[in-house]
Amino acid sequence: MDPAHPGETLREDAPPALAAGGTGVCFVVPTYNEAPNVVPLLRRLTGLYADPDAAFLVVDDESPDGTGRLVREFAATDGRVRLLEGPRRGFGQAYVRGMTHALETLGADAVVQIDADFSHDPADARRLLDRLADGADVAIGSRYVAGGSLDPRWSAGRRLLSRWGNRFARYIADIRGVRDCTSGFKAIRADALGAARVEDIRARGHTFQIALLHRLIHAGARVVEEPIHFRERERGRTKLGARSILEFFLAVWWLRLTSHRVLLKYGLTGLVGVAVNLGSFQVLLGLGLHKFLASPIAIELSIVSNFLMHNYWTFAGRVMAGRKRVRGLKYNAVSLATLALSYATFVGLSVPFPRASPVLLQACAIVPAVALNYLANAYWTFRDTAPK
Ligand SMILES: Nc1nc2c(ncn2[C@@H]2O[C@H](COP(=O)(O)OP(=O)(O)OP(=O)(O)O)[C@@H](O)[C@H]2O)c(=O)[nH]1
Ligand SMILES: [Mg+2]
Repeated sequence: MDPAHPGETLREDAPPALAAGGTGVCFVVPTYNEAPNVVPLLRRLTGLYADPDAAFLVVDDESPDGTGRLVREFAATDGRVRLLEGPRRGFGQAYVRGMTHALETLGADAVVQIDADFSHDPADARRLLDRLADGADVAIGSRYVAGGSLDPRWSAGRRLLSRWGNRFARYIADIRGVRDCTSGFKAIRADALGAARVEDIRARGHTFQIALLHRLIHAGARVVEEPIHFRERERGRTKLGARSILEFFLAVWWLRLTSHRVLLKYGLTGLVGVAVNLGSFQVLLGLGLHKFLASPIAIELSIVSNFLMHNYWTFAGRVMAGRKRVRGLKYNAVSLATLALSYATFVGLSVPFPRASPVLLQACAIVPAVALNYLANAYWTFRDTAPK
């Protein structure tokens, strides 16, 4: 535990430290109609980070106010400044283009994302880079940790949106431990960014920050937060619109769903199992078998189909300790318990409801078995033993 930053841990197997001071750092600045801000920002950034290896990449979406032209003129005075231009597809996609360019074309060691409107103080980037040098993969400029603050000029509505948007994203998208998950001011180590596959992010608006953080964390990045003061923009107009807000609240749910892929696959495997169980039960009854004999055979058939799907699909990506034979034995034990529970439920229901449809009772008997089966298999038989 880092005593200066309670709640954050840095693992001992930290990668080699990044040189402090910004060597190989690429600042990525998305702009749309930032003509009043872009030159003062570039002047400040290039002045603060004098290292010849640093790069300053402006990603402009063909701003009608001439932002691109101003950047080109400035780039003529400092070769470290670059401009990427393209049609408008939102700042999320501007970041995707900019970060991919920083990694693949410029070969940056680290990327700093920063807004063009001086909401983020360029001088604070130094502290973020220092945290990378200390071994973090991601350092977030955070408004919501001790010492961080918001401009008092922010309206009550904007504060509420930011605070609750953050809480919502943290819990629903399962970004545990991060206080400011919508911050657009971060330093990120290039290898962590590569592992997160930033190029696959589809978000256009503020969801980009959540999607990126989600991917970084799931790829194993060490994330720390550094307090910042967030200033209201002085010049130019906001681009935060209703579309971006709506995208944000919908996309967070999508992240939740896809991050629980195992549960999703388990559910689909279960549905196939139910079809095998009830289908074979009906066939066996049709062949003239007694229901008390047809029931366990149908359950067994579904257990076999579930095992095959779990082994080759649901849990195929897991790193599992121990031998396959032991896993097979465990699976059999779980299956036996599942079969016993399911059959007991079927018989238990058949006694008080002798006239009920046997297929309906067989279906009811699946319910408690599914819960037992999932818990036992996910946390015992196919337990993931890869280091977290
Ligand atoms: N390339 C590109 N940049 C954009 C686009 N929309 C916003 N930006 C830039 O992304 C950064 C953040 O956008 P802002 O409009 O400041 O959003 P915000 O910080 O949530 O809102 P305000 O500070 O109130 O304006 C700024 O540098 C913008 O110029 C876009 O569609 N394309
Ligand atoms: Mg802004």
